[in-house]
Amino acid sequence: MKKELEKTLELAREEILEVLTHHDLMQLKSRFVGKKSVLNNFMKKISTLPKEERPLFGQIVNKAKEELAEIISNREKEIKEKEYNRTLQAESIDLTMPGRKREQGSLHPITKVWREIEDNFISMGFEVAEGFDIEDEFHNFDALNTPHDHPARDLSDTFYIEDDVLLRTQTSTVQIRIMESHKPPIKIIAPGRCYRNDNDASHSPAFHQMEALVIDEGVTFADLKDILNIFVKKMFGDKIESRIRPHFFPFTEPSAEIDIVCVNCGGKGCNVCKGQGWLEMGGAGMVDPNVLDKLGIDSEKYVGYAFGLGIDRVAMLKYKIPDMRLLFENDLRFLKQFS
Ligand code: 2NM
Repeated sequence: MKKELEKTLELAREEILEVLTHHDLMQLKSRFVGKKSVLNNFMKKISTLPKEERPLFGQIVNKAKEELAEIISNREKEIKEKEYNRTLQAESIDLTMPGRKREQGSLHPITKVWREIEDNFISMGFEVAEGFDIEDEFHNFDALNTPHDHPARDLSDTFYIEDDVLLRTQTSTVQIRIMESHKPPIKIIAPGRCYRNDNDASHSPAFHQMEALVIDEGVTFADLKDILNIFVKKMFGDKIESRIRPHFFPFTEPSAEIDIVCVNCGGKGCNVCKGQGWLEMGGAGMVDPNVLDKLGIDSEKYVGYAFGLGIDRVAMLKYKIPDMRLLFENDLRFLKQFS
């Protein structure tokens, strides 16, 4: 039996040295020194020995147990240290490694122009108003005097979400809401995103517009022309004049289209202005008294003018961008030119 014990000890020592993980070591531990272990079986077999040999054998088994317990505990320390070092290595950070370069972002040309337009009008005493991208037919069409059979209401021009819920086609919806809730004098601009079912080199289905509205006693068409001219010079430089041409809008009377001297050729005629010397910039007019009355503003007492221009179009003119789609593709090679 002593020999058997020696053999078992030998086997245990070998296996303990070979074991690599903490988990396997714990299994070995219960196999050799735990309650139901091989060494305990030796203890149980003591009764089969002659009486005088029992104490000595008991001591030997106990010593063997102690020895195994000790080498297991040493091996456990070793394995734990190895596992700890492995984790340290795997999670180590090389502080001498150069950092990843972060590119500096820049404002989108539309944002730049948007802010510049805003600043120019704020400097002339306008306040900035905001509304909702999702609107109803009343604020987008009815209140603006747009007849029920007007082509602009057509599904092919306006994005309808459901009956009477649509994406605004212009920011006049904001002026309507301001007129509903404020008494004159009113002097606001409403910049914002608008939506129309249009998509080509000069039209994007989501575009940016800025509309202005001034309502007070004694406002005239001359005031409108004046403000437009001042704005255009602030935006494009002193040499750029504006002019207006008769036009029609359902919500203004009289109505006009605004042109500016071609910013590319200065009026001589080039490919940008198609030889005309002038570029179209937006529309304007005196707010139709019908619109004012519908919103509870006394059209006998108050007069108003309004105009609208495309922010994207101003950005294209200012930065000589030939195709509107470039503004919305977010190609970094394009955007980096504005940083
Ligand atoms: C334009 C052209 C002409 C306009 C009219 C109004 C309102 F709400 F007062 F009736 N807001 N904006 C207007 C007038 C807009 O954009 C081309």
